[in-house]
Amino acid sequence: MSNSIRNIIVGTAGHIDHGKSSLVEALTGTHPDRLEEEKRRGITIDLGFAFLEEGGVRFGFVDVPGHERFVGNMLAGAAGIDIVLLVIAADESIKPQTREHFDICRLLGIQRGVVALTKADLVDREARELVQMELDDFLRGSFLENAPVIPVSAKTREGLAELTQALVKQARDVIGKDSQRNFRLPIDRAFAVKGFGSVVTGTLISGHLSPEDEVQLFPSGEKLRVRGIQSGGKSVDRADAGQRTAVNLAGIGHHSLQRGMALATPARFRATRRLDVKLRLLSGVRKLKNRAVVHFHTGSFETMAEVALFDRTDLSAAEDCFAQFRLRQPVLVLPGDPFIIRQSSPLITIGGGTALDPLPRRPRAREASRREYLQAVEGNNKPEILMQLALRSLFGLPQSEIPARTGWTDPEIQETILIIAGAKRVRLIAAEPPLLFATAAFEELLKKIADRVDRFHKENPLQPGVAREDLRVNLARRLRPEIFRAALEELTAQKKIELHGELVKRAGSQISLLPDEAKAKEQIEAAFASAGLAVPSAKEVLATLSVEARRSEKLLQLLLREKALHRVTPELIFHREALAELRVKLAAYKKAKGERISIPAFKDLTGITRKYAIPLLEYLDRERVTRRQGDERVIL
Ligand SMILES: Nc1nc2c(ncn2[C@@H]2O[C@H](COP(=O)(O)OP(=O)(O)O)[C@@H](O)[C@H]2O)c(=O)[nH]1
Ligand SMILES: [Mg+2]
Repeated sequence: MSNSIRNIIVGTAGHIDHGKSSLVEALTGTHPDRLEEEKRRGITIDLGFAFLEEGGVRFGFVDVPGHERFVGNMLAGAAGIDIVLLVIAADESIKPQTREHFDICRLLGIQRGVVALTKADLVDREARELVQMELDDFLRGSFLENAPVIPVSAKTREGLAELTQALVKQARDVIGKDSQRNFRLPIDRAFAVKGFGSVVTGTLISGHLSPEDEVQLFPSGEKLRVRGIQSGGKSVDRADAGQRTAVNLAGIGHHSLQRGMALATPARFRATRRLDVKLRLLSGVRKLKNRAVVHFHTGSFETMAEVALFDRTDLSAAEDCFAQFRLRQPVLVLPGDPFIIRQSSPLITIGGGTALDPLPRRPRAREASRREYLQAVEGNNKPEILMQLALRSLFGLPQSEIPARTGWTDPEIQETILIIAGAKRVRLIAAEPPLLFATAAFEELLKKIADRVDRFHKENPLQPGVAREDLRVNLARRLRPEIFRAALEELTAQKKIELHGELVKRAGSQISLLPDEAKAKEQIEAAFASAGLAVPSAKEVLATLSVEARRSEKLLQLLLREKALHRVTPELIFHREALAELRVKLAAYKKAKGERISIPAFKDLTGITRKYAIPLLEYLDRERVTRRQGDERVIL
């Protein structure tokens, strides 16, 4: 983007017939009313758009309807306004929609504006001064308190140059929208253009967009390709935040597109039906009761919603509190997005505020309090926000989850992770995607694992350790394997545990046998050692012992684990020495008589019956000592 040009959105506001549309036409040369009905009736029903380049600023004008019935349309256009052009007819002064539109601007957090005292040609100096006095009162204490108030006439063109200059001056001080952030465009119109297909328009509220980019449509989540872009009535290679933008989309019919949907950078965000907010009511409105149903507006989107007030039964005029909205329709909304609520009868704006958590969880006993999280978001304290997110993710926070919850860019995410990982408040755990895990929770997990391993040794003195997978599943079924692995590594590094293959044991732990167990173990081993290859069954051996079956079975397992004994088939167990001797004999046979050996020759060599010979040969095949070839074996 060329740095010299600023892209600024100017939105009109004010009562019907006060001259908003005429003023936009006088300033830009474009009459913003587009619809047939608007032209016929001479009133603005829906949003209108016009453009002006002046003093290094590219202005996009959004002209809104003043009629109270069309405040919904006004709200769709008000999203993304940088500068409000508050229009007040000099011959009528302040009227109901002057107030309502102005309230909306304040609730949306619009920071700058210019006041146009229109139809100046209709009144004398005295009347102008009277209106000016009323205005001073009206604007006192608001963001427009010190805004320029300029008498203008669309008819005589009085004041127009001065007004343009005032807009240029304001534009220089606007904190512009950020082209470097994630792309987002709330759709305010969708239609088909012959020969082009589907087109949507909207104010590009952040990021930038070029033809051939992939975008995601919300709430459906469909991924779409951008075929072309127009801004200010011209095809462009790139549109930047702060521009009115028309996007030609491939692969979708215009009937599947409508106001209230949004386009955004793909694969980062999620639409939601619930969101936690800071809500404030305007002064002079009725109390809002917990669970009341209101009209909810954010961006170009509108739906009915039920409000759940935090820790209170109602909210009075001019008060604020944290609240959760449950929306009838899903929407893409990110922390910091402003919203407006209106009541049903009479249909008036009663309040608004800022979205804080678009993917709220139901509170749990062990998670950090929701209030703390919302306060961190409100204060835009990034390390604290991420810390709280990690704390409340009991099974680890996948890094890929962060954009949908925060709206942050990748550099912001990386930077914030570095800060809190550097302060050792979270651990970064290698996984796909990487996981953030609160250090406190990790310490707790380490302690729990060490305790479990200790307990296992106490309860199973004849076993060398606990199987990894048993340990993990017993800790928490949903514990991610990556976190478990990191915990085992950490405990190993701290020399608290030792890992032996799939077994986890307490560092330095040894099996301690009782005297009768030690004796029985020796007897078992001796029985197999003396049997050579003509082994007895395990059952026979164990039956001769003085310890009871449960313990003797464990002792046998111990010998197998120590590899003193080998299980060749479920029934046949051999002593290590006997098998080693067999290998030596086979090697000698190969040297003396060649590499082939038949089953009878094998029986002769070993002096055992077929009952032992066949399983042993199969075992030797598996061990790649021999290979079967027809009825014979090849000694390898
Ligand atoms: N005399 C006079 N009439 C105006 C001026 N601006 C607008 N009007 C008239 O006021 C009426 C309403 O204007 P319009 O721009 O549609 O008002 P909007 O509803 O605020 O958009 C129209 O009949 C205009 O011709 C002006 O500066 N001087
Ligand atoms: Mg109008």
